[in-house]
Amino acid sequence: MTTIQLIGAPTDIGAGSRGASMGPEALRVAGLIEMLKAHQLNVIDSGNLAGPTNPWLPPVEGYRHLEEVAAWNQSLHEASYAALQQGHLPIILGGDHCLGIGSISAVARYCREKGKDLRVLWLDAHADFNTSELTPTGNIHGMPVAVLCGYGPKQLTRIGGRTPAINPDVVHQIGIRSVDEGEKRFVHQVGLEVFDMRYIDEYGMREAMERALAGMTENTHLHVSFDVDFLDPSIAPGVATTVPGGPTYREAQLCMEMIADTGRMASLDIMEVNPAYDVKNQTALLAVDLVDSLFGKSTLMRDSK
Ligand code: B3U
Ligand code: MN
Ligand code: MN
Repeated sequence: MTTIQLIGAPTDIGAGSRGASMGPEALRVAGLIEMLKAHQLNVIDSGNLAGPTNPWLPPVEGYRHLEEVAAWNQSLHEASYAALQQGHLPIILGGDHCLGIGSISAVARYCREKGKDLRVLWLDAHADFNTSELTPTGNIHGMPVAVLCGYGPKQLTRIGGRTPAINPDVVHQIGIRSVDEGEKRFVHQVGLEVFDMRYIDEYGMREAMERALAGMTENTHLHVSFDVDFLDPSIAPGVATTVPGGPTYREAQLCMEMIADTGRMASLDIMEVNPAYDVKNQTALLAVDLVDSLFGKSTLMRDSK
């Protein structure tokens, strides 16, 4: 029986607005644990990590709160790595998306040691591929993919032991529709695989997911990093950085179902849920509904097949 380990990381240290620090509790209140248990999964809620408070200072040399971001990600790295070593499937409850650094560096380290092939699905409105030179904001939640690929300050790129933690070719991004000018050039330069909303409009979510999931084997460890701003703001208002024109409810469901069908997801981030922007916790409830599909909530059609 699979054991899920929930790790809360209640911080908005990498964001440009406050409130994602309330995300872990919003997800629990929305019934995440009960939903997982209904899948006959064993669930351990290890509670929330502790870390520095948010001093709410302006960026320094292109980074806002660099030392605090490093502290949160170091402790998340350790907690995630320990969960993986125990054979658990970690679910990280963010928190802003700078936490992808600690989470994915841990998964990458674990995969290296076990000889597994890592694949990262990055569901987001943003590419999160900024550097201190390219960022318009200094907010580190716009930088985690670049940091993981080795582009960033050593306090962050060294978390997890090996720099870079991952190669750009393991990352497959879905739903992207807001990329800064310099960031765009950098994404092309390193050859990141991006299925943006234009691609989804033209070819559909099914084609995007088939390509993003192609070529996986028994040996693949699939990590899903789900930034809830991936979703269209009309269904998910509870995020600080909404971008219009995201996947609809049906498109998001299909995305999750196709991931579930692979049976290879071995770790998950649920990031950027921000109750300060939400209405009656609807965004956390939607995230739980989608994660239900990610764990294989079957439709009638599939059940009767
Ligand atoms: N690209 C912008 C905005 C942004 C990225 N990720 C989020 N917002 N959540 C930036 O600040 O880097
Ligand atoms: Mn993000
Ligand atoms: Mn985003």
